[in-house]
Amino acid sequence: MNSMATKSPKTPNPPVQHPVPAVRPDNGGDSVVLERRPQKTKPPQMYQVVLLNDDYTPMEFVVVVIQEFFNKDRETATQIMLKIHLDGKGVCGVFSKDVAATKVDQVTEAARKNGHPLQCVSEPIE
Ligand code: TYC
Repeated sequence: MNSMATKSPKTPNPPVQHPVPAVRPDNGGDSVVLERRPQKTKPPQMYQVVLLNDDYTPMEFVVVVIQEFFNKDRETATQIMLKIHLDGKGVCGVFSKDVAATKVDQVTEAARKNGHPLQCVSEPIE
């Protein structure tokens, strides 16, 4: 027997929500009304990318990283950097899982290249 033909995929696609034709009792059966079904698919899990404070990475480097990788203007980047410096950590942006992982890799590579111990992590939100 061909097992490939009968095997179901590991993660089946969610059922497609087609509008359902419904015949209303009061319309004489002459017209078709499309009723909307409630959307059942959940929005994707999002991730916040967080920078951690340390005693060695220069403030200016952190500001430039936040500007370059998180598209913040200089003033916003400075505020985020100071928040991290004072609180120990700070959110630089919220992204899909893949984009968040890429941001973490890019920031970490830039930090190591420049000899800084800056730590960048991503965390699921909500
Ligand atoms: N604490 C660092 C200093 O005083 C600055 C710094 C800010 C480092 C934010 C890392 O994520 C960081 N030079």
